[in-house]
Amino acid sequence: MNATDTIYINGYKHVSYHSDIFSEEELTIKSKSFYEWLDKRRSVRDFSDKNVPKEVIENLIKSASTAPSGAHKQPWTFCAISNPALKKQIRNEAEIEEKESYENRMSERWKKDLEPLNTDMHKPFLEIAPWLIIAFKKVYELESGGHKHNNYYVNESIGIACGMLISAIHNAGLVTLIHTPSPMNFLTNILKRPSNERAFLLLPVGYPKLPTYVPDLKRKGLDEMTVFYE
Ligand code: IYR
Repeated sequence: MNATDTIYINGYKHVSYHSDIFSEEELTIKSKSFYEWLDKRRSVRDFSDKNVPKEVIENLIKSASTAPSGAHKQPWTFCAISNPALKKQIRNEAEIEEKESYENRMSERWKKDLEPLNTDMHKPFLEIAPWLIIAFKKVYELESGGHKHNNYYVNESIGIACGMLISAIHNAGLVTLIHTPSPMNFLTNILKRPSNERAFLLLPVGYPKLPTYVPDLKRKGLDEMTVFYE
């Protein structure tokens, strides 16, 4: 490290930062191939029970935790579950909530919108996938002495982290889908999480069952979602 690698601003240490600089041609090629690779990601509901090593899950969670967050509070806890008894309990309780949702809470319009995705109240993937990752958002920090400090932009922060987690899962050749049993309070109880944490998303992680079929969905074109001001 040479003398200019570190400076102090308002008393806080700053380290020099370097990004890779590419030619415009390389930029175009790299951004296009990244898009084409991301575009191959699909939400998959049918999982193989093939094991995924714990170290892989650790790397996925570390990738998620590189996300930017409000005031760098990193307001998240990721619970990674491979314990079969816990997965069974989570499935049972999720299906109780899902049954109530599909039968009484969701509007007819909502259920009609979900028809192409072929979802229902049954969630076998919660037991079959080798791992469940549950992202909990930390609404506030619990300091010693019981003091509470609110975190900032918690939904934005954990939403970005979950997006990066999904990309990391795709990069590993594994699959996931977003499962949001509602309400999700039962997860706080089963996993004995503290009062400052709320379940945000549940992601089963594993290999797809083969053969796997996904709905033939089309993504919006650039002109349907972008406005340029040049
Ligand atoms: N949480 C339910 C219902 C559901 C809702 C939406 I919006 C989806 O995109 C998919 C499912 C379930 O997991 O089945």
